[in-house]
Amino acid sequence: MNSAENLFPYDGKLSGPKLLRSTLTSPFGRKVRIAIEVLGLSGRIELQTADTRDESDTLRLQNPLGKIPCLILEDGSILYDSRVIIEYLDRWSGKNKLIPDAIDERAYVLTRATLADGIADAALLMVYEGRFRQSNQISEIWLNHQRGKIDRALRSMEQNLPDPRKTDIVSISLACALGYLDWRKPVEWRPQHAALVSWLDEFASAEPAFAKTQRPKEVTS
Ligand SMILES: N[C@@H](CCC(=O)N[C@@H](CS)C(=O)NCC(=O)O)C(=O)O
Repeated sequence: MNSAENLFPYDGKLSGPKLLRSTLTSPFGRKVRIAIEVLGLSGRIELQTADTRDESDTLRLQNPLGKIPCLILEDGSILYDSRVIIEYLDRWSGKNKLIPDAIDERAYVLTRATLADGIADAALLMVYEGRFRQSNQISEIWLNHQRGKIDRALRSMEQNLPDPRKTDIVSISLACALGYLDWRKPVEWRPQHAALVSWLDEFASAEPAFAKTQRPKEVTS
């Protein structure tokens, strides 16, 4: 298979979900794994781990961006990114409970979910700074730039917290971003954000899929 081959021959129809390419550590993959649990699809979608750094992994053919998560459908077509996958699964399952339909509510909810995703994006860039650069190349300016995004986004979330008892695209995205901060610790967020700490505890008590999708201790990358 060469990389120019069209792996997404779209003919106006998509079939059901089959395979999720992700890792057990990706915060964006975790969003989708929570959605799969919540939508009752865990028996039908297999997880196939992907290595984003491995040039020979078929991931780069499935998603030219080489990013996870990536959802393979029964007909071989492929969806990304996490938001697109969650929206598709929400509709496909007939549950329609993770993203609202009404135009205003939908725009608001997706904007808040984008803000939560931005926390994970910035945290990931900080982790990559250490992973892809030699130690003498690491830029404190760049790390501070990302810290600023995380800090402002956490404060904005805290001023307008989603309902921790409602699992939707916002609470899933926020919980996964905070879970990632707890693991990788690009910033120490807990001391400054007591309300978010309580929010995460409440969400974790209300939504069992959060604990179920926790990275197993032995998995470190
Ligand atoms: N906007 C994407 C972000 C996905 C993303 O950044 N995934 C990371 C892993 S957590 C990745 O694949 N990184 C590999 C790379 O950027 O090369 C989504 O929501 O799915």
